[in-house]
Amino acid sequence: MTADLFAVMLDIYPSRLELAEGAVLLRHFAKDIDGELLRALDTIVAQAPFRHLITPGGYRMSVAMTCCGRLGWVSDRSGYRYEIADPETGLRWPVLPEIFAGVASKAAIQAGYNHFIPDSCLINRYEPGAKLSLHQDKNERDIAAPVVSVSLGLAAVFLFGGTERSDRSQLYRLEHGDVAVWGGASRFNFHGIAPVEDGYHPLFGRKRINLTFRKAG
Ligand code: MD6
Ligand code: FE
Repeated sequence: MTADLFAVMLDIYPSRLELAEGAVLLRHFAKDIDGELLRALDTIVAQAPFRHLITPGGYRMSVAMTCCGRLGWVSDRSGYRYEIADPETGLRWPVLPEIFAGVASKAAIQAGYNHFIPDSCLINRYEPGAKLSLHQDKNERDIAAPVVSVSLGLAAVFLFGGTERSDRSQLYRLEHGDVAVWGGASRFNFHGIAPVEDGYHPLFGRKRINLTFRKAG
């Protein structure tokens, strides 16, 4: 961790890091547009508030979620799936803002995936202590498309494993503005977020926000 800390202080992280075959981390890729992303997020949350979903096993997730786009990801006692309408309000999910779609498509191109047009964005909100257990993203219909993930606010430790749950995970620190893109051979790799440490971010406060863009339908 000491070397990691020095790398942060000296700002000598490579700006493009290959995590695995098909998986790329673009450091600080979305930092310049953070204010616009936050404004768009506030509009979405006013229509579709954050909520703590229940897992099929009956647990309340520590991460609060909402969605935008044509399809939104939901979980309840009957399972995980994509839905056209927000079960909380009965309304269609908010429109996926252009600033969101633009950064996702541009990041995908940087990572070697051309023509990525997301139809769904899952928005995760982590307060200190919140975590996301090791999982695979496999509810999407178009598995040729990558998933693009934008991290904002507090930093977090990202666990990136292999295609088996028992595969050893590599740890990466995701900071404000970092964008991860993965698909191809890594599309179904297990991954998760370690409990977020307390802190304060000038724009996002005591929160980490993660936007994950998919082609779900
Ligand atoms: C997060 N991200 O960073 C959780 N899934 O808060 C994910 O679960 C994720 O970052 C698929 C692809 C990229 C991701
Ligand atoms: Fe995921």
